[in-house]
Amino acid sequence: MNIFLKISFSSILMVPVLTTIAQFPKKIAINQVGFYTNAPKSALVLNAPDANKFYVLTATKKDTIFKGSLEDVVHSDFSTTITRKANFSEIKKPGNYLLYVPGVGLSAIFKINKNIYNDLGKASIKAYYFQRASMPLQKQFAGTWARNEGHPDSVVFIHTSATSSVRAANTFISSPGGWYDAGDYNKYIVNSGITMGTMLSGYEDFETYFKKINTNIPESGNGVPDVLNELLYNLRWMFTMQDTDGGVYHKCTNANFDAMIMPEAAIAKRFVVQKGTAASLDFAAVMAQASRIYKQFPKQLPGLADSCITAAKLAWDWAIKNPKIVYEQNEMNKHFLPAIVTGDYGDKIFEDEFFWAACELLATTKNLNYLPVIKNAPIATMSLPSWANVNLLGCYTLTRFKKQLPLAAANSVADAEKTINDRSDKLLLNGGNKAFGSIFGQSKNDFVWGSNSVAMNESILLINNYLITKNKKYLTAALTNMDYILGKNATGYCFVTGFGTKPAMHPHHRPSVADGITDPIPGLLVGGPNPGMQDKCIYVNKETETAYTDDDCAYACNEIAINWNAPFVYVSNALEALQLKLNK
Ligand code: 9MR
Ligand code: 9MR
Repeated sequence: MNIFLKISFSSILMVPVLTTIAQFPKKIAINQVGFYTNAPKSALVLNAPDANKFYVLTATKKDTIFKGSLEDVVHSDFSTTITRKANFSEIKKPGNYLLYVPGVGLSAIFKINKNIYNDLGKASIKAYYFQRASMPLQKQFAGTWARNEGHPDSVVFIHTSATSSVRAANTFISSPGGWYDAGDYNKYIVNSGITMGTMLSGYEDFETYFKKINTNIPESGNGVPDVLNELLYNLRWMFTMQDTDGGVYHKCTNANFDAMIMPEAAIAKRFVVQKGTAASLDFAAVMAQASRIYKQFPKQLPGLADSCITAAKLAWDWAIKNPKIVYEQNEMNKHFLPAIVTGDYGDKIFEDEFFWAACELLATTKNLNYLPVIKNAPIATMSLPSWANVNLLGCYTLTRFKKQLPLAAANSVADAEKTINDRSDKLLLNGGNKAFGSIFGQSKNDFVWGSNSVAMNESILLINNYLITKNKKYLTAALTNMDYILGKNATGYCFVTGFGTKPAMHPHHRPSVADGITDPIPGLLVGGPNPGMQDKCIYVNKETETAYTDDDCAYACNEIAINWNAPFVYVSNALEALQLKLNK
């Protein structure tokens, strides 16, 4: 009754308020997975300006253990949502709880405990097993989601754009293995680049932690940490994408996207297409980094580290000779057949790929030949990573190895460290997004295709800065974006499949759509709010931060992708590794 009085009263004075209340229901937005015992803890009451008090109850609803007042109303900058914060950081006792807000209702049940992201971190890695091409997923590893092999990729044709004197058009190579890129079944080198680099860096930053993680995959127990086993599955595929001259094909792909069918049913002809500078340099960076990491396992993986560095150098040399080969799909389709219309990943700027590859090659080989590219790079203006911008990956590596790098690199290392410091401080400068309390969402530009990966890449930056400065405020800031993706956002969804009380259930992910199983494959981070809505699906909410629909049609906000899961792997596991610091 009260609500209706309020609506009719407001509608006389101020029509927009009516729209707000009608469109956005009152609800409690909260991290649906949980909180570390000593970390900050809060929820948001959305669109309920008149609510006042909140109560934290045990999950059984038997006991009220905390009572507080909501903080002042904040109007969001990026939608008509209004929020009031319920701060319950004082609760430190492990347990299962929920929030009650009179006039609004109950929140999702959440946990307070140590190891709160343990299952999440493991699932984020396991998600890659479910993306594997060219092998069946067996029940003992895949459970409900066991499936047959898809895409053997033992016969992959050389596209007319990719011929050489050694490999003629319509001859074929074998390019098995690797992970499907996303909701589609193609395999793209550029996107594998940032994905592999991000996770290999996670391993280098938190080696002791990752060595203990078992994800129950076929290789588990072989003496190599599971995250490296998983990465090796894609690395072995990457090797096959290098031509005899060192250049690397842009992708292994169908000509057209498949229908929403299971992998085994997707049997369209496969091609490797045009070699390019971005693909070759991303490949070089990954192979160089992989070389120094897999070198630690000579018994289990004899010769692998050498093969990696050899491949890396060949790809680098090719790029030096071919420094401006852009992958422009539309242009290519004017000259070569069949037309290829799958994902583009067409980057035109290569300074960042040169920089990143040079950093990885320098860190692995200590060879000063790679230094000039690093010294000439505009380190001070480098910005947050995305598939098209891999600059900071180089900075992270320079700072990670600052003690081991040749002295001649010292200035560049100092510059890289300063950039990481400055970029992090800039994120903290205005206190983040006022209405949602997250570092993510301070700028409208954050809400791009794959916006959730922007949030996770910000957290990686902040964690790197924590590793440099040991100042805990950066870790706490990194946590705010986990709260965001796990439910404390304007949509109220937990953006990770299989986690939380209101997770994404209908990702644009062919196996999840086609397998006839209600639950999507778990551990996948969906793209997130994207007002671009390029998929033209039906969006009930279209504002910047609410432009999300849990519909498998909606690939612009609800697809999953290896380059979005990778920073999520990094962050969820890094926080687990560092939780003792948070709890101090
Ligand atoms: O499924 C495709 C997805 O992986 C891509 O991100 C997206 C944009 O390139 O395209 C999807 O495929 C759609 C195609 O572009 C248009 N026809 C419908 C396809 C999805 O059902
Ligand atoms: O992540 C990519 C995004 O930045 C682009 O705007 C978008 C359209 O080109 O493509 C996204 O990448 C898709 C790729 O092209 C095909 N596989 C699915 C990827 C995620 O949607």
